[in-house]
Amino acid sequence: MSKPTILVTGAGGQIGTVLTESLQKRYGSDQVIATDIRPAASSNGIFEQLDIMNRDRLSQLIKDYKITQIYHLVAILSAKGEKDPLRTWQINMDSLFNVLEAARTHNIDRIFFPSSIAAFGPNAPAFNTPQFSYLDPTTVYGISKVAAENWCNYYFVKYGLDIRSLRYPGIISYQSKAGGGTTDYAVDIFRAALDHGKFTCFLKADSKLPMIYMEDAVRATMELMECPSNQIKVRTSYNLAGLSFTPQEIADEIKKHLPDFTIQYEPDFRQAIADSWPASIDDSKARKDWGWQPTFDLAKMTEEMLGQLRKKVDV
Ligand code: AKB
Repeated sequence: MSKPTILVTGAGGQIGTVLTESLQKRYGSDQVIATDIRPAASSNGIFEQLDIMNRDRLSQLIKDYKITQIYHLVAILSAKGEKDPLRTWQINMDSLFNVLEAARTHNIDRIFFPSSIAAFGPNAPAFNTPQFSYLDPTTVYGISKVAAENWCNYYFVKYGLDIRSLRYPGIISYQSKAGGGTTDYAVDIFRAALDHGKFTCFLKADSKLPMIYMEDAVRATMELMECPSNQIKVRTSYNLAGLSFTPQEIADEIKKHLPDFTIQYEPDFRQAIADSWPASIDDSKARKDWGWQPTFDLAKMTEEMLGQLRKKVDV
């Protein structure tokens, strides 16, 4: 395959910030068009301001830059989504339809769409949740992901659009902040530990959730997108696992580096969301079909997060 020309939506978000940089490194800065509703935070590479709800502007950018691939990352996440369910549904679904229709009419080669462990609900097995499981999410974010997964499959079957998707666990990163999610505590805890030596967690001590370190999440995304089409057997979305831990377990791991660190628990409305999600994920299908293999466990991730955040503070 020749070098793709890529448009990324939501490039200023938690995943977008890091994925865009990795795509620039892999394919060249002039091959990646970062877009976001907000102006660019950094001036690296090509940036275009884009409200993804504006179909005409999206089409124009695809034409202007001769785009061949789209990574559509815009979404309102689980916790924020509950504050305004109808707006969340509208943004998450309409933005997807804008991308799917633009991709269909402009013959885009490949699309990436991020789904989430939020697609699962209370009736899916909580441990090692299988690829093909009951999908009865309790959040509007999760409902939009299930619907979106099915629409992606529909466009693949009906129009032959090559769409690929991953059900991301909570993503842990030092480069970019998380925002609006239920797994965000696992990002915020590191900065709080370094800055204040203490952290108040909005989930209970024993709330186990699937997570993944950003480096693994980005690599999974790029490996999936580079995989020959005939190897992709799941056109809704692949289960993806990194590691699973509780707030207590991550706090204990941080204490190995910062012995005076303390954590207290004040569960809020996000506890009910976490309780409806899996504790761990079976990603054997991703491993079998395109060779997925995570590399970060809790100890390695914690060491890396603290080391990288310390460097950021020191700069
Ligand atoms: C969230 O917490 O909403 C997200 C997700 C798991 O999709 N991080």
